[in-house]
Order: sequence, then structure tokens, then C-alpha cells
Amino acid sequence: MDNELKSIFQNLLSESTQDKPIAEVLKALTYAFPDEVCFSTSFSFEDQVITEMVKNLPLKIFTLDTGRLFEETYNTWNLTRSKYKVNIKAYYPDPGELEPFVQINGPDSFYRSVDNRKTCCDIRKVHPLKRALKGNKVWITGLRAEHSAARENLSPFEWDESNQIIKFHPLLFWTTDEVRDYIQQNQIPYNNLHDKGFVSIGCAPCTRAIQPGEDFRAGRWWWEDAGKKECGLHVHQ
Ligand code: ADX
Ligand code: SF4
Repeated sequence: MDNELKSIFQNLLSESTQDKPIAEVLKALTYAFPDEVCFSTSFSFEDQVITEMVKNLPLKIFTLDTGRLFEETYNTWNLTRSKYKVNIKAYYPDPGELEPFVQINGPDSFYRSVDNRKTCCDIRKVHPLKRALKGNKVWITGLRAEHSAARENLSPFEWDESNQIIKFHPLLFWTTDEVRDYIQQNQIPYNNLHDKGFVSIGCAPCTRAIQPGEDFRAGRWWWEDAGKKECGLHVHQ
């Protein structure tokens, strides 16, 4: 889709839904695209809010288990299964790609170069994501504008050219306090790393807590330049 068409499309969907309750928009999407709506969860604060919102809707929920997640993330996954009884499909890296990569470079090569880091993210996240998105027309995510400069300019609806899919970010303009309040009011299980200074939570070796006042993404791939801190799941053209 060319850039002009893309922006017309994004504005049309974003503006026509902006005053509607999120629950209605989510429901409408599942009506419009039966069996073609999916939601990716990393069990973050935002994703837990969305899980509560979509728990009774006919859509596919999936997670990308990189094999390097925190124990706390697996605990949240278990709690989410017990509370919501939702079917969460896990996608795993292809051993044919992962095994030679680790054999040649070792288990933690991401600290040594940006190229190694990107290859690791490609193998453990981006390639499994492509499999997860196959056959779907709408992809729901927990992206928020507050997360990073790159995310500030997003629209709630985006056309994702590389994955040829409509993305919807229902909590794009929510503040952290709004997310926290919703979690509390609805007694939603959450990753308790969020109580220990972790804001954005990814793989354990590549995520750390941030200090008050630090940028939200400061805890991800902290040894790299700020401009390189996307793993390729969300490519913002
Ligand atoms: S990332 O690009 O830096 O890894 P981030 O952690 O901010 O992404 O999460 C943004 C959104 O991407 C989440 O709300 C979720 O929809 C999706 N996401 C990120 N990591 C995963 C994962 N491991 N499994 C499924 N979805 C994920
Ligand atoms: Fe590999 Fe780190 Fe990327 Fe996880 S975040 S896939 S461990 S480089």
C-alpha cells in the first residue's frame, strides 16, 4: 500500500472508532473478521488488561516463548490460564535455526554485537511471529505511545506492510496510571516484576529495572544505542 493510501486507511479506522468503547471496537473486529483476529501477549501490564477485555471474544491469543523469558513471566502465564481459562497458543523458535546459531555463537552472543542481537530476536521472536500471524487479518497488541519516541506517532490502527496485516493498539493512549488502576479494579493477575522497577518486560538477559525518571525503554538492550532498541516485532515505517 502506498504511503498516502496507508495514511487515509489508518486515519479512517482510527477516527471512526476513537470515541467508541474499546470493548465495542474489539467485538466489532471479531464480527467483521471471523477467525482472522489474533492478539499477541507477552503477559505485560498492558497485555493483561487486553486479555481481560477479550476473554469472551472469539479470537486467537498467542505468545512467543523465546526460551529466555523470566520465571515471573511464566508465573503470570499460569495465573492467566487459571483465571481466564483462555486458550493461549505458544509459538517456539525453529530448532533448525536456533541450534546452529547457539552452537556457533554461544548462548549469550547478543551482548557482543547488534547483529547477533538482531539475529537472536529474529530467530526467537520475529520468525515465530510470522507463523503466528499467518491466516489472520487483524493483530491486536499492547503497544502504548508512552513506551518510546517511535511509538508516540502511531495511530490506534496501522497497516503493517511487512506482515500485510491491520494492527490495532487499543491502549495506545492510556497512561501507566490508567493501566495500573484497571489492573487493580479488575483484580487482574500481573507480572510482579512491574512492582520491582521493570516497566517494559522482554527476555530475562535483555531486560532490567529502570530508575525513576529514566526512559521506559532504558531497561531493554541497555548496552545498545537508543535508536536501535526495537526487536523487529514492531517495525514502524
Ligand atoms: S518489543 O518489540 O519491545 O519486544 P514490547 O515488549 O514493547 O515489544 O511489547 C509490545 C507488544 O508486543 C506487546 O503488548 C505484545 O502485544 C507484543 N509482544 C512483545 N513480546 C511478545 C511476546 N514474547 N509474545 C507475544 N507478544 C509479544
Ligand atoms: Fe535474544 Fe535478547 Fe532478543 Fe530475547 S530479547 S530474542 S534473548 S536478543
